[in-house]
Amino acid sequence: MEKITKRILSGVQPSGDLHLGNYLGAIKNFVSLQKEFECFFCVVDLHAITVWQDPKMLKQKTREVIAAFIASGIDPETNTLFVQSQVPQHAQLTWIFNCVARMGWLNRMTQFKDKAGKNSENVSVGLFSYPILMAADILIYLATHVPVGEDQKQHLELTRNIAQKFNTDFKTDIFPIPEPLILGAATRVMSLRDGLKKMSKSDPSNYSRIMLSDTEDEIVKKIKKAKTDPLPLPVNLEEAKKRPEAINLLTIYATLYDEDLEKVVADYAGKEFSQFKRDLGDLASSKLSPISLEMNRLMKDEKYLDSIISDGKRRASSVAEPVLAEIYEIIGFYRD
Ligand code: AQP
Repeated sequence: MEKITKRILSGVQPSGDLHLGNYLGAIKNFVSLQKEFECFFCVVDLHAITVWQDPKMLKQKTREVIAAFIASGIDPETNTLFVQSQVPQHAQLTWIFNCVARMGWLNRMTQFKDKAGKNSENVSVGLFSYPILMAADILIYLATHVPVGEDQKQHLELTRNIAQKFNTDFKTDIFPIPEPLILGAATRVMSLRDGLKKMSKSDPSNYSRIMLSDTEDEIVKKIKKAKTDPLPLPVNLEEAKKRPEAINLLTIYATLYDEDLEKVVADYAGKEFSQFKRDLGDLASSKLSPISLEMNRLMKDEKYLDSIISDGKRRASSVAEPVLAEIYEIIGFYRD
């Protein structure tokens, strides 16, 4: 099999409304990575069902993620945009990896502990084994690089362990050991209501996140209401790092503006939050509203989105099928 050197796989769950964290921590980076890498971007619906998803909404949310990719500037011609459940090799390889990964490795995953909390006896088995499916997502395409937010670093480490163990157990070098790409300052965008909590789709407060579907007015209002401490803006980066709400807003500003964080901190040093929030509101709405408008336009064109998904399935399958066939061969499965 030909050696791949620059291939990326990443995914976004269709589990709710996409927010600024998904955009700055993932999608915006995908846009710049497409220039340098061969990219596979998928809507990870198999991951989404690790917690309950309303069947009436799932298809709509799936199309919405594809629309967000395209509206943000990912070219569907040069990149493969697809839906995970349409390529069964992800699930097939997951079973094999279930038999490679060790219980001890999974028991160490902190995201499971955070998500399951005190309810760990009652959550789905899928939520526990989710990182194994993620390993299969990446390795079925022999991806060499994976853009990850802070929260996914540990899962990528597990993927690397699985690839390494498979290669060693079966004396092969089929799997690359994928490298993490942690890009930009906003690897972890925090809630607008609590600078110590990740901005997430499942937070019950709408004011905790800016959604890609928010109007300009909503964006400005949410930023105006964002929690801050009573002091003026920090005078340097060191001070900013000790003030979670301040560093979060400053980081959002710097990332949206493609500016160095230290420079933004210096520009606003000692100023009042009211002025900074006005500037941030204007910046965020000017950057996000074209995406939101384009997403809305694309969402009305179901036929177009479905054609992208269908083309993505064809392209993704043409890579995944021969890789799985070779894995079956290596394992020694009977084949006719
Ligand atoms: N707050 C965030 N800051 C930076 N990056 C983030 N990502 C998510 N939240 C933030 C990144 O977005 C990509 C897609 O995420 P996902 O859809 O797979 O799910 P998630 O990480 O579980 O996102 P949520 O919104 O936090 O969902 P819930 O509330 O369901 O848990 C990933 O690359 C992720 O790192």
